[in-house]
Amino acid sequence: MTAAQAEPTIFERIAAREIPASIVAETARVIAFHDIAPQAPVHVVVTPKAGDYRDVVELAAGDPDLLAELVSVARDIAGELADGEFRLVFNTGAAAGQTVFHVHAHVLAGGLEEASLG
Ligand code: DGP
Repeated sequence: MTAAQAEPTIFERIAAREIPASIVAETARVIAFHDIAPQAPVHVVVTPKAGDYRDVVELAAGDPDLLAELVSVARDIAGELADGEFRLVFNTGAAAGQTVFHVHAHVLAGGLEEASLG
């Protein structure tokens, strides 16, 4: 939760086990769970447990080691749930589709050959 936020985000509440989720990986600082509205055969959200950063730009500037840990957890999940190859998406800002303002990566994997970005 940032100073500007009066309430914890949904992802902080998942990390605190206040809201159920299908958790697939966890470290001391990171938690990963299946997205509630999957956009690919494998669609996992990877996010810090603590809520200090709204988006990946803030996280990269403030705690690059934690960003690297998100990527490492994403790689492990793609290896466990798919063939190890994956797309990593950080929606950054409402106009880019971000709806939860607690930094998170979308790990998308499995059968993405036809899903180009263009
Ligand atoms: P974004 O649009 O990048 O902020 O991604 C937010 C994602 O979070 C979106 O794909 C749906 C997912 N989501 C929202 N609420 C919940 C929830 O309560 N549980 C789970 N598992 N996922 C959620």
